[in-house]
Amino acid sequence: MSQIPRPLSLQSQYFGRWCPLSVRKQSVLPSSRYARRLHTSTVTDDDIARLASLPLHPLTLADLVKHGRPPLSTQQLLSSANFTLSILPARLAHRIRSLRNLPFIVVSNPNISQIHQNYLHSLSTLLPWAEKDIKTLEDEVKFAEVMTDLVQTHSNTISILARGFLESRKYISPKDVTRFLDEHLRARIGTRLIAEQHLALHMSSQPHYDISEEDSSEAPSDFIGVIDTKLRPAKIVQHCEAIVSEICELRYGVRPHVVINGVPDYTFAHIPVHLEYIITELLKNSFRATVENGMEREPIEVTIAPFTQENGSRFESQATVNNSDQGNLDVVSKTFTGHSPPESTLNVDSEHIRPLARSTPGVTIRIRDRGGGIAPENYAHIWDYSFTTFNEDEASSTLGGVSPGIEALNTISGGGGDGVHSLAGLGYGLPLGRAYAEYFGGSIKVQNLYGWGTDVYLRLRGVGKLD
Ligand code: ADP
Ligand code: K
Ligand code: MG
Repeated sequence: MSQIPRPLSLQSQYFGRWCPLSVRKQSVLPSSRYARRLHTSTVTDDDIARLASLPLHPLTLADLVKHGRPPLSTQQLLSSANFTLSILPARLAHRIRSLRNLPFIVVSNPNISQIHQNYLHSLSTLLPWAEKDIKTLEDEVKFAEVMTDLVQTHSNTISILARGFLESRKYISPKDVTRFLDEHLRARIGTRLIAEQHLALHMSSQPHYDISEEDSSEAPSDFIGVIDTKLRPAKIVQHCEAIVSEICELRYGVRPHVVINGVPDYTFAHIPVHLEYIITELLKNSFRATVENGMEREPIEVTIAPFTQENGSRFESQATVNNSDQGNLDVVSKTFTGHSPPESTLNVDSEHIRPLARSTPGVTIRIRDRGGGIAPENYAHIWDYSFTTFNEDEASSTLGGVSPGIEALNTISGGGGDGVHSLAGLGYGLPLGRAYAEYFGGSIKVQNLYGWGTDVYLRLRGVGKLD
């Protein structure tokens, strides 16, 4: 990590008043190459209290496409920037408050405090913008640099948090860790998405934006920012299979093969990096179980099963956007609310689904392996962050060995999939995969046939009709 000086204002504020000595000594710095030239403002406790008391904007998929299809006009790009700016400071402040509510000894851990510091840094880069409108393209370019810095600063969060909570496990129960991480990582998905969406719209609106850099099989017009309106799940499965096969072969010397059936040509509108994260994690689990069960000659079967109707729906409302300028953009989306679900462990900062009323088309992807299933004593814990049956030495080396190359990979993938080089060990695959699936109203369900194998049902709803 490069040693970029922290803004002085933050250093004195944060290190002087709030942090324990052990943390004051270390220098943990945002790695972005933009950090040096960004304007920053001192973040005071009052700023955090004020911003954290604001309600969270209920983010919808409609929000992500409401600025139109790229290339955007200047007006549309500025409106996307201002919308992004209107949402992010409160979100960051909510995260900072939630980190500060952890037991003091936990937040004093160098890794956890690095995350806290990353949030303070990002908030300090946003505050100079907070009171003004982004009115010119020149300002928009600077704001895009702030967004790049935000995305890069938080790109390696998962492995840092995992290490921090592993080192703090004497001081906080697994249940409390899962409660914190479920809320924190779900919020992070949304924050990243908002920043990356604006960045993607910014990029595709640049005059020199090079169409030839796009995957030639996918015309750029299929994308609205980070949303691929013609996403083909089978293609993502093949892509992830190639990655997981390599890791598996390195680890075990063998690789099971994947058979895709159902409707491989099916396409829908979704966010490719989210799907990549989930499928990679599910395939890693299936590959590992299959090999460890000595069944590598048996294929892992992936079935692509589209659905058009919600069966036995518990979903009851929807948001629809019509944008006649953009060819009747009809977006069915999930809405997030700022209040907590009655029986949930999540608190007021949580993002959760306000269910949908009308059925939204989507797809169920079943991943079926002959990996022997999950032992009954483990089954109750598979959704806990950091629960793993992977060999412990290897689990800690998974954390120890996050190389700069992997960090770069995470930045590119954008999904928060640190530890991608290892087949297992963090124990974050299932719970974080489920957080991604649920973010836009999907789900992951595990059907366990102990002694034989596992079926995982990943259900994803499309964004809706976008053209
Ligand atoms: P990790 O893979 O890092 O252990 P996960 O959250 O992905 O963490 O999975 C948690 C545990 O659930 C695994 O360690 C394994 O014991 C069990 N598991 C998950 N998927 C499967 C599968 N397809 N077959 C057998 N066991 C599985
Ligand atoms: K787990
Ligand atoms: Mg896993």
